[in-house]
Amino acid sequence: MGTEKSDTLIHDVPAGWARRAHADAAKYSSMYASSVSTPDAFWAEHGKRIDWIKPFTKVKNTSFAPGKVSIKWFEDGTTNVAMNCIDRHLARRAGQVAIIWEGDDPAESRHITYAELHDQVCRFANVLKSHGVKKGDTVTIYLPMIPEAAYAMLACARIGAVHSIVFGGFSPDALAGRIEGCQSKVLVTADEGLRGGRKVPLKVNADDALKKVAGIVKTMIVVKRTGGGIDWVDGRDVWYADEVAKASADCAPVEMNAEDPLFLLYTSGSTGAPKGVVHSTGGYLVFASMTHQYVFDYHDGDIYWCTADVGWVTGHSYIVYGPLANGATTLMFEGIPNYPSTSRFWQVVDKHKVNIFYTAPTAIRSLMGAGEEPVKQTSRASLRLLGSVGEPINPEAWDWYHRVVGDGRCPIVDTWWQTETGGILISPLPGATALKPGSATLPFFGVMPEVVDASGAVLTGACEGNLVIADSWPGQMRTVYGDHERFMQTYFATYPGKYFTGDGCRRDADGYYWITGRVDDVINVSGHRMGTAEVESALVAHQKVSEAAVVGFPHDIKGQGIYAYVTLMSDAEPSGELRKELVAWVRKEIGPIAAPDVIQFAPGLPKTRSGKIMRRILRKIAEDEVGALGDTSTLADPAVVDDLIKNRHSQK
Ligand code: 6R9
Repeated sequence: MGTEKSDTLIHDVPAGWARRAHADAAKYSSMYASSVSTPDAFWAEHGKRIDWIKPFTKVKNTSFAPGKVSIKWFEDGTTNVAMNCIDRHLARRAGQVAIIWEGDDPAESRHITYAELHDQVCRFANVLKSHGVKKGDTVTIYLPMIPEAAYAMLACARIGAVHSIVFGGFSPDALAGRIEGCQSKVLVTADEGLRGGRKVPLKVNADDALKKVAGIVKTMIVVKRTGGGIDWVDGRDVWYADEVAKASADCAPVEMNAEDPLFLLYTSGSTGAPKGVVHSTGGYLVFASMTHQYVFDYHDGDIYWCTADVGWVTGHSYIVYGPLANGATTLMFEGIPNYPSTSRFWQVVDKHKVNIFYTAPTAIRSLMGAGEEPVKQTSRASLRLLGSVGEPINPEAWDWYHRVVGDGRCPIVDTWWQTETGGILISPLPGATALKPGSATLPFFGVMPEVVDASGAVLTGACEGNLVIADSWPGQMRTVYGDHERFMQTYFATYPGKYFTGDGCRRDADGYYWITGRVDDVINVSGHRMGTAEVESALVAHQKVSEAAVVGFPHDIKGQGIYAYVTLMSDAEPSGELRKELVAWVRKEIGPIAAPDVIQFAPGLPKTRSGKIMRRILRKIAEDEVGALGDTSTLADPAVVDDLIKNRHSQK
């Protein structure tokens, strides 16, 4: 992206927008200034946007100090998230639609009012209680995009149980690891999921997972989605519908401390097994709901659609918790963008008169490939705002999204955030922020981004370096489940006293932030975040593999693809068959999203004399940038690199 060109491509705030928006430029500036100069006063005021059972008297009590990281917001307040997302709306909105569910099959959709949501959530909360779930217990949820996923989340929140959602695309092994990690007694799943007309064998996977971690899960609650044939373990498995039918619709929300955990969500890092990111009750909900209101300029009556899966943090904060805390109508979509045709997203927009649409660049890029016609067949007149999340959006995709999908009328909010941040940290506010395609623009209230160099020195003005956040915000993760030391090591040790995001970034002369992508060994494939180490350990678990190194490479649609260098055991022969076998193996070990795009058999990997794999070189080869390998003087055996270059799988 040409720096100068992009920097000057400004889309001014549309005139009609500023009038009605929650913030204009002046209001953003003054609110932002007070949010960072007097955070206690600012958040004392905005903390009141949710209902408290016992109001807080303390606001911010946080420290990023090395070895003593501690994050508490509203710490003496008590509340309940389900009460905030449902009960408090009932007086005004009992008959308003809370969730529009659009099935994989365009003939299937449902409208769930706040009154129905209340009924369903209370019943399922009682079901969980009847199976022994108590405040503080974890419940693992492995569901497709069906309303029961939201019911289960909110039912946990209602009784103070901590949910851990595992994305339905993950394998039995991945599910087993996450169940073991948090010791859930109850697993909520479905017979099968349905995506793009294809069935996803969730119950089969869940059965497999439980064989690997025997004895932990006592009850498997199964939603009947497709009615497909499944095995049944008497005494362990129960049907969701049977249980709910027996349960009372009366269930008082449990009083929770602001700092009690609401959920954990496993996410990939640069090393080791995925971490359980722990989010809080009070601060998280304040932040999720406030960002949802301001970033999407949400107004009463808007129909809002986020296309994420509830298995990812975007689904947690911006399908369920943020929108429902704001009394919104949130659309939940079971299917995929190109089924039955590449017009599907826009048909759904027209069918439900969606005003605010939030998706990922990878979806935009893949739809771009099908041309303008499938978009232009639809009206999209209801759309007012478009959002993007998950990875950098290249200016070309931005332009297509703006010009073709939004007919040039709808501002785009490019929202930068992470599983760890709980909610959006850097984003335009529509009506307040002039847009630059490809830039996430400016920090949200209370967020203090800094750009640092490798030594940690804070850079000023226009600059490029690593992105850190200098102080806490209410939605920040509180710890790694069961491992506070790892939390401190992962996020606060690289630049002591600051939260390290793992992202590189540039700041331009207007103070706009441009996220350049991960600077660690995390890759982002179609917006799904993955540690290269996880894919490597799956590969080396195969009996014919002796060593593996995995890097990302630029991919037109997915953003990044997965390139694996594999060294075989001495008695194994490279072959096309084995390559296929290894791809299938990784799919099975982790899930389809982790399947390598390229496997290159490598007799050796480039290492330093101390035995460290030089990933920088592997990345260059995968990118086909073999003329620019940089310093190779520390290589133990330079001949290895020549072989890798000669046998590379060029992506160009
Ligand atoms: C919400 C979510 C986090 C990583 C993050 C960054 C990338 C997310 C982005 C973006 C550029 C954006 N990322 N949004 N990069 N512009 N608007 O995606 O969470 O799955 O934890 O991924 O995604 O690299 O560090 P998560």
